[in-house]
Amino acid sequence: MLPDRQAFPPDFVFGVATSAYQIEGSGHGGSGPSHWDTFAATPGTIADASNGSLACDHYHRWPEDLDLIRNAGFSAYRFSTSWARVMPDGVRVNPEGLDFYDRLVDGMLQRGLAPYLTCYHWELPAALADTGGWQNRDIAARFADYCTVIHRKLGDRVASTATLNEPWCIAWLSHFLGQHAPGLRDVRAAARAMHHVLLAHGAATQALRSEGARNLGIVLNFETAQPADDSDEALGAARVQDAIYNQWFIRAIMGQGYPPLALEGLAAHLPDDWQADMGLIAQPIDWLGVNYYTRRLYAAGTGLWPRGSAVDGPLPKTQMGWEIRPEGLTEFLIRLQQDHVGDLPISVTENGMSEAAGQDVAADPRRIAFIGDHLRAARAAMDRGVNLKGFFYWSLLDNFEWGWGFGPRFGLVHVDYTTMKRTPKTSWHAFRAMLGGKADPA
Ligand code: PNW
Repeated sequence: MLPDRQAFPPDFVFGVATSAYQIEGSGHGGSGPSHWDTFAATPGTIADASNGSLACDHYHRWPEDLDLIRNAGFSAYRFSTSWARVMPDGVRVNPEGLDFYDRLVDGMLQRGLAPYLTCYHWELPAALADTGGWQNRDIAARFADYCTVIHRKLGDRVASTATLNEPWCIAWLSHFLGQHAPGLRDVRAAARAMHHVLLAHGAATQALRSEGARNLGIVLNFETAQPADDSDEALGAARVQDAIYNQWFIRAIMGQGYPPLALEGLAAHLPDDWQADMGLIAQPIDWLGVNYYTRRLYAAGTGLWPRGSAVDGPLPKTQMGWEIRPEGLTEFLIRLQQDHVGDLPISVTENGMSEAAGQDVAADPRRIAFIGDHLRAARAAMDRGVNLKGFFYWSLLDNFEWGWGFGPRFGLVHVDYTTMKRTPKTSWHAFRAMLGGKADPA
């Protein structure tokens, strides 16, 4: 069951989130190749050998998709612009790509949806990947230029702007764990990316401020890291993972410096003079986006730093094997407020669960329970004084789930990838009942 709408303040924002590469179809509209196109074309990278060239064909079907958001009763839509679509070679502007987002934002406003823009949800232009991507310090200036281009086109109409989605995924998952583009397993590459992604955020935030942009923020992902047993080694492993995952980015952004436990392994690989960048990184922000899905358990490991290995946990899991632990959301929101951001407005910018395709594509009672439990967990944090302003479900549609391909289905709306037909699931209807959406599905 979802809670009553009245359990949240009248101005609390309920929305859904998507990202460009996962739904649009990168093969359309003069987009250049991104490093996700080249990564997905490499054998062995994507579970079902798929890619995002067509995805949900949102590039052509966006009016229907915006109708689905409005008709459920949501008041906001978190979307992202693709750098490779807007700047196919990372530098030259593709007017056709900018015009697509211009129409999309107007379409949101026509339907009473507040546009929540994310400038980067992972489509690094392949030309910039070829010159070192996030390992190259130049990326910060290139990214600030790109954000300025987006702002000059859309900034008069968006309600809020996030520079980056999930720096941990951009840097660590992609350069150390090797699971996302560019698929590296290299601590030096990872350390540089961990720093440059923050430098890019700082440079872009400064550039956008000078353009008069308001409501600037960033979206970070948090994942509870706990020891798998009561050994000192497991506890130590969990602490290091917590420092890398849950402290590195927020501490730097809030001017608290990098966490010592992560510096133990990364300091030797950071760019020279990294300390001189910490001021630019710590630009004031207006809000923080929090993505929360799960917890991971760590056991003692034997390899190089950061040793510890992730092991299977005992809690009920989603289709992707992610443990379901709603109280982790309450814990993170309180911890962020107490340790890092104080009264800075926070939004939950992603929370959701994957399921496999079922016989009845529209019946998803487990998802309704998952959402209800996490909304109550968010409400509990507000009762403890957290300045929480909104909640965005991930995701509107079943879509391209990165390295997992099209197997996991996160949507409130089912997508048939042969016909592209959209079918609202019972979770979509549950939101409609909660939020007082009036119209039929589309
Ligand atoms: C987030 N991990 O990604 C992204 O913002 C979405 O694009 C994505 O679809 C969603 O969560 C569901 O996965 C993550 O391995 C991907 O820890 C992987 C991880 C975390 C977040």
